Amino acid sequence: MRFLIVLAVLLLAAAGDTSSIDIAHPWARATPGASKNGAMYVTLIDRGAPDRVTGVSTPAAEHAELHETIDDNGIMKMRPVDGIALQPGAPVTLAPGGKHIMLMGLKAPLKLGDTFPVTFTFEHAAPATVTVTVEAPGSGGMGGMTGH
Ligand SMILES: [Cu+2]
Repeated sequence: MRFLIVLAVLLLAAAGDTSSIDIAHPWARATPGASKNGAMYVTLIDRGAPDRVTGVSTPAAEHAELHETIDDNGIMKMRPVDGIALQPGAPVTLAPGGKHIMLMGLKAPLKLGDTFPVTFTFEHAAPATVTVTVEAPGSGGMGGMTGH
């Protein structure tokens, strides 16, 4: 019996190890007027094993998609991607002009100072919900760094 308890504790500890992805500075841009789409950004820091973001959802929008921005012969376009790879020691920053999370079918405009929950799902780590804060429309700028 004692052995089983020890085993259970070890299994829980092992499961915990794979969930060590920090979701830092989740923020969204305020949306102009009655815009139905918005974008949000975040820095993902993998502190465990290699993993992958497989999806995002939020009650603030009908759909949330992972997008990347590509330079198509000088024209910046964005397209959906089916995941974002995460490697330990290599934080991934989603920022304006690069990878982002597209919020489609917003239920209300995103106003400065608003907050809403977003749930990330991963290939290995347990789903994680964080609170996103809405910042000014110009925050971050093209390819903007959020600082260290
Ligand atoms: Cu997009």
